[in-house]
Amino acid sequence: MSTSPLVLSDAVRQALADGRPVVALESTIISHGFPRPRNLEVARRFEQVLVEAGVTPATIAVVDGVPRVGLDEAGLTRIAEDPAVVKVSSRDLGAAMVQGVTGATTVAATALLACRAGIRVFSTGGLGGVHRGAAESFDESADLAALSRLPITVVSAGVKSILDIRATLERLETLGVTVLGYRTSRYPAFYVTDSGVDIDWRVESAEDVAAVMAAQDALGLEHAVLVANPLPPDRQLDPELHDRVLADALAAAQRSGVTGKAVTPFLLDHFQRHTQGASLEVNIDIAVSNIALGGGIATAWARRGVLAR
Ligand code: PSU
Ligand code: MN
Repeated sequence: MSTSPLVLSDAVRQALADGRPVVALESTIISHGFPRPRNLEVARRFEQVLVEAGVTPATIAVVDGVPRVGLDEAGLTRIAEDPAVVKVSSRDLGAAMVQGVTGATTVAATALLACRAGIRVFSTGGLGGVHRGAAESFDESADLAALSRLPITVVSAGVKSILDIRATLERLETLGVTVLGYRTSRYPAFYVTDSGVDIDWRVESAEDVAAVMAAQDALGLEHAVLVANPLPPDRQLDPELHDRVLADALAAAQRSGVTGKAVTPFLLDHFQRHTQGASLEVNIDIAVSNIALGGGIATAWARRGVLAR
Protein backbone atom coordinates (compact mmCIF):
# COMPACT_ATOMS: atom_id res chain seq x y z
CA MET A 1 0.00 0.00 0.00
CA SER A 2 1.38 3.42 -0.89
CA THR A 3 0.93 6.18 1.62
CA SER A 4 -0.27 9.58 0.49
CA PRO A 5 2.26 12.42 0.84
CA LEU A 6 -0.60 14.78 1.75
CA VAL A 7 -0.68 15.99 5.33
CA LEU A 8 -4.14 16.93 6.59
CA SER A 9 -4.53 19.04 9.72
CA ASP A 10 -6.29 17.28 12.60
CA ALA A 11 -9.29 19.57 12.22
CA VAL A 12 -9.67 18.81 8.52
CA ARG A 13 -9.14 15.05 8.91
CA GLN A 14 -11.71 14.86 11.72
CA ALA A 15 -14.30 16.96 9.87
CA LEU A 16 -13.99 14.82 6.73
CA ALA A 17 -14.20 11.61 8.76
CA ASP A 18 -17.37 12.90 10.46
CA GLY A 19 -18.95 14.07 7.19
CA ARG A 20 -18.95 17.67 8.39
CA PRO A 21 -18.54 20.60 5.93
CA VAL A 22 -15.04 21.60 4.82
CA VAL A 23 -14.05 24.38 2.39
CA ALA A 24 -10.64 24.53 0.69
CA LEU A 25 -8.88 27.90 0.38
CA GLU A 26 -5.95 28.67 -1.91
CA SER A 27 -2.70 30.29 -0.80
CA THR A 28 -1.44 32.15 -3.91
CA ILE A 29 -4.12 34.72 -3.15
CA ILE A 30 -2.31 35.24 0.19
CA SER A 31 1.32 35.25 -1.03
CA HIS A 32 0.90 36.90 -4.44
CA GLY A 33 -2.64 38.32 -4.44
CA PHE A 34 -2.68 40.63 -1.41
CA PRO A 35 0.10 42.99 -0.25
CA ARG A 36 2.02 42.40 2.97
CA PRO A 37 1.32 42.90 5.85
CA ARG A 38 -2.42 43.04 5.19
CA ASN A 39 -2.35 39.55 3.67
CA LEU A 40 -1.87 37.70 6.97
CA GLU A 41 -4.80 39.47 8.59
CA VAL A 42 -6.88 38.67 5.51
CA ALA A 43 -5.85 34.99 5.50
CA ARG A 44 -6.95 34.66 9.14
CA ARG A 45 -10.22 36.45 8.44
CA PHE A 46 -11.00 34.04 5.59
CA GLU A 47 -10.67 31.08 7.95
CA GLN A 48 -12.67 32.86 10.64
CA VAL A 49 -15.63 33.41 8.28
CA LEU A 50 -15.89 29.65 7.86
CA VAL A 51 -15.32 28.77 11.52
CA GLU A 52 -18.14 31.13 12.53
CA ALA A 53 -20.43 29.34 10.07
CA GLY A 54 -19.58 25.94 11.57
CA VAL A 55 -17.41 24.99 8.57
CA THR A 56 -13.82 23.74 8.77
CA PRO A 57 -11.36 25.81 6.69
CA ALA A 58 -8.63 23.97 4.78
CA THR A 59 -6.05 26.47 3.55
CA ILE A 60 -3.73 24.59 1.21
CA ALA A 61 0.00 25.14 0.51
CA VAL A 62 3.32 23.32 0.18
CA VAL A 63 5.42 23.96 3.30
CA ASP A 64 9.07 22.82 3.15
CA GLY A 65 8.14 20.35 0.43
CA VAL A 66 5.10 18.95 2.26
CA PRO A 67 1.68 19.44 0.64
CA ARG A 68 -0.54 20.52 3.50
CA VAL A 69 -4.33 20.61 3.62
CA GLY A 70 -5.19 22.83 6.56
CA LEU A 71 -2.36 25.08 7.79
CA ASP A 72 -1.38 25.80 11.37
CA GLU A 73 -0.58 29.35 12.49
CA ALA A 74 3.13 28.93 11.62
CA GLY A 75 2.31 27.72 8.11
CA LEU A 76 -0.14 30.53 7.44
CA THR A 77 2.37 33.12 8.71
CA ARG A 78 5.13 31.63 6.56
CA ILE A 79 3.01 31.81 3.40
CA ALA A 80 2.01 35.40 4.15
CA GLU A 81 5.37 36.79 5.29
CA ASP A 82 8.20 34.89 3.59
CA PRO A 83 9.14 36.68 0.34
CA ALA A 84 10.84 33.47 -0.89
CA VAL A 85 7.48 31.65 -1.17
CA VAL A 86 7.01 30.57 -4.80
CA LYS A 87 3.82 30.27 -6.82
CA VAL A 88 3.01 26.58 -7.32
CA SER A 89 0.61 25.34 -9.98
CA SER A 90 -0.30 21.67 -10.45
CA ARG A 91 2.69 20.93 -12.67
CA ASP A 92 5.07 22.33 -10.03
CA LEU A 93 3.88 20.12 -7.16
CA GLY A 94 6.20 17.14 -7.65
CA ALA A 95 9.34 19.22 -8.11
CA ALA A 96 8.44 21.47 -5.15
CA MET A 97 8.04 18.39 -2.95
CA VAL A 98 11.37 16.86 -4.00
CA GLN A 99 13.27 20.12 -3.61
CA GLY A 100 11.71 20.98 -0.25
CA VAL A 101 10.28 24.24 -1.54
CA THR A 102 7.69 26.35 0.26
CA GLY A 103 5.05 27.29 -2.25
CA ALA A 104 1.66 28.91 -2.38
CA THR A 105 -0.81 26.94 -4.46
CA THR A 106 -2.80 28.41 -7.35
CA VAL A 107 -6.40 27.45 -8.08
CA ALA A 108 -5.13 24.51 -10.20
CA ALA A 109 -2.82 23.11 -7.51
CA THR A 110 -5.25 23.83 -4.65
CA ALA A 111 -8.13 22.11 -6.45
CA LEU A 112 -5.95 19.08 -7.13
CA LEU A 113 -4.77 18.71 -3.53
CA ALA A 114 -8.28 19.37 -2.18
CA CYS A 115 -9.68 16.59 -4.39
CA ARG A 116 -6.97 14.18 -3.26
CA ALA A 117 -7.93 14.97 0.34
CA GLY A 118 -11.62 14.32 -0.36
CA ILE A 119 -12.79 17.95 -0.21
CA ARG A 120 -15.59 18.93 -2.61
CA VAL A 121 -15.92 22.72 -2.20
CA PHE A 122 -13.28 25.41 -2.73
CA SER A 123 -13.69 29.19 -2.48
CA THR A 124 -11.41 31.79 -3.99
CA GLY A 125 -11.51 35.36 -5.32
CA GLY A 126 -10.90 35.13 -9.05
CA LEU A 127 -9.78 32.29 -11.30
CA GLY A 128 -6.97 32.34 -13.80
CA GLY A 129 -8.08 32.30 -17.43
CA VAL A 130 -7.22 33.20 -21.00
CA HIS A 131 -5.05 36.32 -21.20
CA ARG A 132 -5.74 39.10 -23.67
CA GLY A 133 -3.60 38.53 -26.74
CA ALA A 134 -3.48 34.77 -26.05
CA ALA A 135 -3.77 34.10 -29.79
CA GLU A 136 -0.16 35.36 -29.98
CA SER A 137 1.23 34.57 -26.53
CA PHE A 138 -0.63 31.27 -25.89
CA ASP A 139 -0.99 32.49 -22.28
CA GLU A 140 -3.85 30.55 -20.74
CA SER A 141 -3.91 29.66 -17.03
CA ALA A 142 -3.41 26.01 -16.09
CA ASP A 143 -6.45 26.56 -13.84
CA LEU A 144 -8.75 25.88 -16.80
CA ALA A 145 -7.29 22.50 -17.78
CA ALA A 146 -7.12 21.46 -14.12
CA LEU A 147 -10.81 22.25 -13.61
CA SER A 148 -11.69 20.05 -16.59
CA ARG A 149 -10.54 16.94 -14.74
CA LEU A 150 -11.28 17.57 -11.06
CA PRO A 151 -14.69 16.95 -9.46
CA ILE A 152 -14.71 20.01 -7.22
CA THR A 153 -17.03 22.99 -6.87
CA VAL A 154 -15.20 26.32 -7.05
CA VAL A 155 -16.85 29.56 -5.94
CA SER A 156 -15.39 32.72 -7.51
CA ALA A 157 -16.45 36.16 -8.73
CA GLY A 158 -15.49 35.10 -12.24
CA VAL A 159 -12.20 36.20 -13.74
CA LYS A 160 -10.65 39.63 -13.59
CA SER A 161 -11.01 41.89 -16.58
CA ILE A 162 -7.20 41.83 -16.92
CA LEU A 163 -8.09 38.61 -18.81
CA ASP A 164 -10.12 37.95 -21.94
CA ILE A 165 -13.40 36.99 -20.27
CA ARG A 166 -15.22 35.88 -23.42
CA ALA A 167 -12.32 33.66 -24.49
CA THR A 168 -12.10 32.21 -20.98
CA LEU A 169 -15.78 31.22 -21.09
CA GLU A 170 -15.28 29.67 -24.55
CA ARG A 171 -12.40 27.59 -23.21
CA LEU A 172 -14.44 26.50 -20.18
CA GLU A 173 -17.14 25.34 -22.58
CA THR A 174 -14.63 23.39 -24.69
CA LEU A 175 -13.13 21.82 -21.56
CA GLY A 176 -16.54 20.74 -20.30
CA VAL A 177 -16.51 22.78 -17.10
CA THR A 178 -19.95 23.57 -15.68
CA VAL A 179 -20.68 27.26 -15.01
CA LEU A 180 -23.55 28.22 -12.71
CA GLY A 181 -24.55 31.81 -12.02
CA TYR A 182 -25.44 32.33 -8.38
CA ARG A 183 -28.61 34.43 -8.55
CA THR A 184 -27.41 35.84 -11.88
CA SER A 185 -27.56 35.03 -15.58
CA ARG A 186 -24.46 37.11 -16.34
CA TYR A 187 -20.87 36.19 -15.76
CA PRO A 188 -19.27 38.56 -13.20
CA ALA A 189 -15.99 40.36 -13.95
CA PHE A 190 -14.55 40.24 -10.44
CA TYR A 191 -14.21 43.94 -9.50
CA VAL A 192 -17.31 44.72 -11.50
CA THR A 193 -20.64 42.98 -11.16
CA ASP A 194 -21.37 42.23 -14.79
CA SER A 195 -19.00 41.31 -17.65
CA GLY A 196 -21.84 41.62 -20.15
CA VAL A 197 -21.52 37.93 -21.08
CA ASP A 198 -24.58 35.68 -20.58
CA ILE A 199 -24.27 32.28 -18.93
CA ASP A 200 -26.66 29.38 -19.44
CA TRP A 201 -27.44 28.22 -15.93
CA ARG A 202 -28.70 30.17 -12.97
CA VAL A 203 -29.17 28.80 -9.44
CA GLU A 204 -30.87 30.42 -6.49
CA SER A 205 -29.46 28.64 -3.45
CA ALA A 206 -26.60 26.61 -1.98
CA GLU A 207 -28.94 23.59 -2.03
CA ASP A 208 -29.39 24.05 -5.79
CA VAL A 209 -25.61 23.85 -6.24
CA ALA A 210 -25.38 20.72 -4.08
CA ALA A 211 -28.14 19.14 -6.17
CA VAL A 212 -26.17 19.78 -9.39
CA MET A 213 -23.08 18.24 -7.76
CA ALA A 214 -25.10 15.16 -6.82
CA ALA A 215 -26.57 14.86 -10.33
CA GLN A 216 -23.10 15.07 -11.90
CA ASP A 217 -21.74 12.50 -9.45
CA ALA A 218 -24.62 10.18 -10.32
CA LEU A 219 -23.48 10.33 -13.95
CA GLY A 220 -19.83 9.82 -13.01
CA LEU A 221 -18.85 13.22 -14.42
CA GLU A 222 -15.44 14.32 -13.20
CA HIS A 223 -15.12 17.97 -14.12
CA ALA A 224 -15.50 21.01 -11.89
CA VAL A 225 -18.60 23.06 -11.20
CA LEU A 226 -17.84 26.78 -11.21
CA VAL A 227 -20.19 28.93 -9.17
CA ALA A 228 -20.04 32.54 -10.33
CA ASN A 229 -20.91 34.84 -7.43
CA PRO A 230 -21.04 38.54 -8.37
CA LEU A 231 -20.62 41.39 -5.93
CA PRO A 232 -23.80 43.51 -5.72
CA PRO A 233 -23.54 46.64 -7.95
CA ASP A 234 -23.37 49.01 -4.96
CA ARG A 235 -20.20 47.26 -3.73
CA GLN A 236 -18.33 46.97 -7.05
CA LEU A 237 -15.26 49.03 -7.95
CA ASP A 238 -16.09 52.34 -9.63
CA PRO A 239 -16.27 51.21 -13.29
CA GLU A 240 -14.58 54.38 -14.54
CA LEU A 241 -11.59 53.95 -12.21
CA HIS A 242 -11.53 50.28 -13.18
CA ASP A 243 -11.33 50.95 -16.92
CA ARG A 244 -8.60 53.56 -16.56
CA VAL A 245 -6.35 51.46 -14.31
CA LEU A 246 -6.90 48.36 -16.42
CA ALA A 247 -5.64 50.12 -19.55
CA ASP A 248 -2.53 51.27 -17.62
CA ALA A 249 -1.89 47.80 -16.21
CA LEU A 250 -2.05 46.15 -19.63
CA ALA A 251 0.25 48.77 -21.14
CA ALA A 252 2.75 48.39 -18.27
CA ALA A 253 2.81 44.60 -18.75
CA GLN A 254 3.51 45.09 -22.46
CA ARG A 255 6.37 47.50 -21.76
CA SER A 256 7.99 45.38 -19.06
CA GLY A 257 8.04 42.22 -21.21
CA VAL A 258 6.88 40.10 -18.24
CA THR A 259 6.04 36.47 -19.19
CA GLY A 260 4.98 33.12 -17.77
CA LYS A 261 3.65 32.78 -14.26
CA ALA A 262 4.80 36.31 -13.38
CA VAL A 263 2.14 37.87 -15.64
CA THR A 264 -0.90 37.51 -13.35
CA PRO A 265 0.86 38.75 -10.16
CA PHE A 266 2.30 41.68 -12.15
CA LEU A 267 -1.13 42.79 -13.39
CA LEU A 268 -2.78 42.31 -9.98
CA ASP A 269 -0.04 44.27 -8.22
CA HIS A 270 -0.23 47.12 -10.72
CA PHE A 271 -3.98 47.23 -10.36
CA GLN A 272 -3.78 47.33 -6.57
CA ARG A 273 -1.13 50.05 -6.42
CA HIS A 274 -2.90 52.34 -8.86
CA THR A 275 -6.36 52.32 -7.31
CA GLN A 276 -5.06 53.74 -4.00
CA GLY A 277 -6.32 50.80 -2.01
CA ALA A 278 -9.89 50.91 -3.34
CA SER A 279 -9.44 47.67 -5.27
CA LEU A 280 -7.91 46.00 -2.22
CA GLU A 281 -11.03 46.52 -0.13
CA VAL A 282 -13.26 45.32 -2.97
CA ASN A 283 -10.97 42.30 -3.45
CA ILE A 284 -11.32 41.34 0.23
CA ASP A 285 -15.08 41.89 0.11
CA ILE A 286 -15.33 39.56 -2.91
CA ALA A 287 -13.25 36.80 -1.33
CA VAL A 288 -15.21 36.93 1.93
CA SER A 289 -18.48 36.77 0.03
CA ASN A 290 -17.28 33.74 -1.97
CA ILE A 291 -16.03 32.02 1.17
CA ALA A 292 -19.37 32.54 2.90
CA LEU A 293 -21.20 31.06 -0.10
CA GLY A 294 -18.71 28.17 -0.27
CA GLY A 295 -19.49 27.49 3.40
CA GLY A 296 -23.19 27.36 2.58
CA ILE A 297 -22.61 24.96 -0.32
CA ALA A 298 -20.35 22.70 1.78
CA THR A 299 -23.03 22.65 4.49
CA ALA A 300 -25.75 21.75 1.97
CA TRP A 301 -23.47 19.08 0.53
CA ALA A 302 -22.71 17.59 3.96
CA ARG A 303 -26.44 17.54 4.75
CA ARG A 304 -27.10 15.52 1.57
CA GLY A 305 -24.39 13.08 2.64
CA VAL A 306 -26.08 12.60 5.99
CA LEU A 307 -29.47 12.11 4.36
CA ALA A 308 -28.05 9.53 1.96
CA ARG A 309 -26.61 7.35 4.71
N1 PSU B 1 -6.77 35.94 -10.19
C1 PSU B 1 -7.05 36.80 -9.19
N2 PSU B 1 -6.35 36.71 -8.03
C2 PSU B 1 -5.38 35.77 -7.83
C3 PSU B 1 -5.13 34.85 -8.90
C4 PSU B 1 -5.84 34.97 -10.04
O1 PSU B 1 -7.91 37.63 -9.35
O2 PSU B 1 -4.75 35.72 -6.77
C5 PSU B 1 -4.12 33.74 -8.70
C6 PSU B 1 -4.84 32.42 -8.41
O3 PSU B 1 -4.03 31.67 -7.51
C7 PSU B 1 -4.85 31.75 -9.78
C8 PSU B 1 -3.52 32.19 -10.33
O4 PSU B 1 -4.97 30.34 -9.72
O5 PSU B 1 -3.38 33.54 -9.92
C9 PSU B 1 -3.48 32.08 -11.83
O6 PSU B 1 -2.18 32.35 -12.29
P1 PSU B 1 -1.78 32.03 -13.80
O7 PSU B 1 -2.52 33.03 -14.62
O8 PSU B 1 -0.29 32.22 -13.83
O9 PSU B 1 -2.19 30.62 -14.05
MN1 MN C 1 0.06 32.27 -17.64
